[in-house]
Amino acid sequence: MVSGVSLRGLYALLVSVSFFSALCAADAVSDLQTKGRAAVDAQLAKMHRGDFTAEQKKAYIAAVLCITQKPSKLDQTKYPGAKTRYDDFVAIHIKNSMSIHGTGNFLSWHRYFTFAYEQALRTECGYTGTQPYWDWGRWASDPEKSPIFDGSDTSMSGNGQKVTHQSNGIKPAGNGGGCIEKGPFKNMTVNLGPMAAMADTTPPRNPRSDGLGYNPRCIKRDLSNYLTTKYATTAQIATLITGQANIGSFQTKMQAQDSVHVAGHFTISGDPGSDFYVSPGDPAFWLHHSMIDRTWYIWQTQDLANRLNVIAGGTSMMGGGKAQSLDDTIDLEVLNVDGKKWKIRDLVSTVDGPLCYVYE
Ligand SMILES: [Cu+2]
Repeated sequence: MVSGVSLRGLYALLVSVSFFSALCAADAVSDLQTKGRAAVDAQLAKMHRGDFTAEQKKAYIAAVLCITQKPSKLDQTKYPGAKTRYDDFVAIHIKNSMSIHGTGNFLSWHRYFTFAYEQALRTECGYTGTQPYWDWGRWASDPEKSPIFDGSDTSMSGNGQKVTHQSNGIKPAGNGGGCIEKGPFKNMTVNLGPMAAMADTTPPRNPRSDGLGYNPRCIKRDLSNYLTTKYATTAQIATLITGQANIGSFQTKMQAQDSVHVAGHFTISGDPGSDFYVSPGDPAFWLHHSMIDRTWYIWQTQDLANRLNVIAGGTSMMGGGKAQSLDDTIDLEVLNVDGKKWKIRDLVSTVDGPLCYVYE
């Protein structure tokens, strides 16, 4: 009874305090705060990863082409096949492949990796936009007709040339299989790998067993809607997000054969798209992994308080090894943003630590 009275008293006090602050809110300083807020919002809006106009697409494509023309920053004795700055990203992915897939750092590693790429486009190629994503569900019925893969000069180039080829075992052979012939990336070369070429591609062998030797060749793709209609519709993405209550089941389900991660990679297919190690060598990789990141971000925001500082899984794709920890470090070496490596706990939020972006 007594505590009830005092609680009510406290409540009354709080009401009067907030009334007082409301009265004070209309002072000159607060007015300036309100006036300045629009500029902050506008700046924040620049970091939204969302729909692009034709001009924005062209700016993004120009930045990607630019980074394929900049020299590598890797030690050329260890990475002789890494000729360009773009290749640096492919090489670091190849090197880490066995400890960043099917592991507890899968999501955070690829989040930082994609952010580092976006930052390289900005700081090294003057890009002022953001990293676009490929919304698998929106174009599930016909990825080849999507603005991402339609082969136009605002696309990421289209399907490969139609050639007779085998199934890769994940999906039936699609409408392509050969080198991409249209769009902005028709002359881009893959310099590294292969490491795990599938049956539908026949790239020449790399001169080195670690795939890091110089092996220039065209980008091949074999687009089809087989996997997107089966495993990556909007309804299925929503079910992935709402159907998994903890990070362990969410990351496991997402990487399963019948879900979005595999579906995206093997919708692109070809060389290096279907090569588990070398897949970032296809510039569409970044749009796919930005969507992986968006899916994780949306999952997190459904219960932010309980879904940020959580971790599950191991540290090696082959199983065994120690459990992953939020204190484990992610070090992208020559790709690190501002030259810094980060703990996983610094990379779980898109608006904390080195990261600063939201999806729309
Ligand atoms: Cu990967």
